Amino acid sequence: MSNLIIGTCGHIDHGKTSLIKALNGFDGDSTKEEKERGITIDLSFSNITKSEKNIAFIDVPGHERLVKNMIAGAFGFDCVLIVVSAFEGIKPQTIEHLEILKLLGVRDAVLVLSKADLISKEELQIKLIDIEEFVASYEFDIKFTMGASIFQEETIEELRDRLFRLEASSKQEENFFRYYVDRAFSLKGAGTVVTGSVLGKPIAVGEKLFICDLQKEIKVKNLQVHERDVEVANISNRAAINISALDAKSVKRGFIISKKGYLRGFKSIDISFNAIADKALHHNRSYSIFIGSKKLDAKVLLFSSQDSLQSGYANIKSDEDIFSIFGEKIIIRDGNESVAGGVVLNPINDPMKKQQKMALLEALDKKDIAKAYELLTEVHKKGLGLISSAQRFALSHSNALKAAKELKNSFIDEKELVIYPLSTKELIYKNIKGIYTKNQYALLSNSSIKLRLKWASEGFIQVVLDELEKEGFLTKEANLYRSSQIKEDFTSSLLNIVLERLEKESLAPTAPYNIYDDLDLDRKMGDDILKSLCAKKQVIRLQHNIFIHHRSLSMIVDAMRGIIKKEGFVDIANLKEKYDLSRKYLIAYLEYLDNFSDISRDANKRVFLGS
Ligand SMILES: Nc1nc2c(ncn2[C@@H]2O[C@H](COP(=O)(O)OP(=O)(O)OP(=O)(O)O)[C@@H](O)[C@H]2O)c(=O)[nH]1
Ligand SMILES: [Mg+2]
Repeated sequence: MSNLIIGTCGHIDHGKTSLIKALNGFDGDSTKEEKERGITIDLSFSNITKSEKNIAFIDVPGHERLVKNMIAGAFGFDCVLIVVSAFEGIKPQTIEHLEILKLLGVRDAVLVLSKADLISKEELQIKLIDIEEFVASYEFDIKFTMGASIFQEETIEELRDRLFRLEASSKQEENFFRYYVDRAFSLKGAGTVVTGSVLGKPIAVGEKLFICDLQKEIKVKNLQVHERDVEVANISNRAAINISALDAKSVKRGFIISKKGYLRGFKSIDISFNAIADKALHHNRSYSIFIGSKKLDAKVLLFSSQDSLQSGYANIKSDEDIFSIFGEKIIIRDGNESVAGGVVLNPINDPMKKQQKMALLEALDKKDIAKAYELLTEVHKKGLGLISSAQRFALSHSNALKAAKELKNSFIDEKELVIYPLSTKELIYKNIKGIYTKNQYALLSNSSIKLRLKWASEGFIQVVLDELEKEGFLTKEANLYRSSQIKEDFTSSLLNIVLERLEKESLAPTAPYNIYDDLDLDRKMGDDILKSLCAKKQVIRLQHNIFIHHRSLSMIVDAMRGIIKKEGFVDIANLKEKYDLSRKYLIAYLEYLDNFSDISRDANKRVFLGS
């Protein structure tokens, strides 16, 4: 089944809703208020299907106060059905809608002069030419122009036929599923249902999705496309998703649903913009921003010393997180007036100097991804995740990797999909050298170095380790690196170092991982050392992370016995009076007493058996 989303546009009362009804029998003006006032207030959705072709209609209101609802539908159009009354001709909202569609990048159009029954055939011929010329000046690719009337069935039939002959959606398939909610409601017996247009990759029943605005994972319980159950919803499908475990009231129009891990939200994003003729954006002024089906209030900050600009770069600052992607179109309005259209250049807010930011925006504007990577890796010295490329540059992993590979001064970890500037190698080099200079007996593996340099990938660390080995600074044994300067086998001396340390720490021994970190000792190696000390009974393991020297343990056992003798029992309180240790240790020692057959436990007190 091929899919196409056709949305209407045009001035109030020019016959948009009537035309859809004539085409498919669907009455979009269904609410009481819409019926009473005789106008469309909110979006309505319907469709027609013929053989393997499905056309989804989005009908929008024409009222000047309801342009906000029109925009919430228009961002998803593949093609627009421009409805102009043959009787009235072009009117203000015809123009405003055309401007908005142009800014949103909707190119494909069909022009219908409605209410053709109200004028003569000759008049219609003249108007078709005039109005088409006017509409074409907005850079639409007009597929066909015709007159139609809901009272002339043959015109409706012709329109339907010609719509079915249009090509399917040419929306670029994005690299992940993306979907703006345009309605959310609860359905008896089913739970919460949301509707919207699929923008990216398909989704299927049973899949997990992520509501970005709520940072909440949900599951697709059921999927419908135009009231029919389906297993999969594809790009340009109008999909109703029945989601699990969420109250319909908590989901709003404008929320974005995606897959977890793809979209990050930022309160500030950067755009390029073009104002509508005669208008301009003003620096530091509040505007309404329309992005997808979302509307939010935000401040516009211009990247310019001028107070107002016709076109240029701007930063959008909001109190809400904006989950946008590179290239996404936005509409900027001031009250009820559309002012400008923008394109998201930088959906991810990186802290950078203004000059760096300008260079980045210029690169992004030119779609010079290699340059953008170069600038970004300089800011992300500790690694730029290639995963973010889907949001940053609207690129798939493989294309992101391809672009990154063209960079000269960078290291790419293909396994972890991270890219580093080559200068970072110096940083890793210095860090590792530092560890072995400070502690000549350090014995670390790649993964234990990674525990210290959390931001560095194992692949990049390995490059540096190989270099240090080649230079003769480090020697590799199994998977452990030791300083080449130390010739003796110091693994046995490490055993003593650990044992001595535990003896010194007596009743309050440090947890193993902290000891290993202090000694720059690989964790696995450290565990082996403790195991062998335990096997020789030089160290006793009381709990998973309390290892105590055997002499310290005998000493505390004797002391506890002494207390029982004197006071009749030992418990946390009287033990703490003598040994001011943390509860963790006190409890471990008291529990150890339970191993002795002459001692019994009475609630939290330990006493001698038979006393
Ligand atoms: N004579 C004539 N009247 C029509 C035709 N199509 C629609 N109308 C009338 O025009 C009026 C407005 O029609 P709608 O379809 O509600 O117009 P609309 O563009 O959807 O209006 P909004 O959604 O409020 O912007 C209604 O009274 C219709 O009956 C037509 O082909 N011929
Ligand atoms: Mg209508």
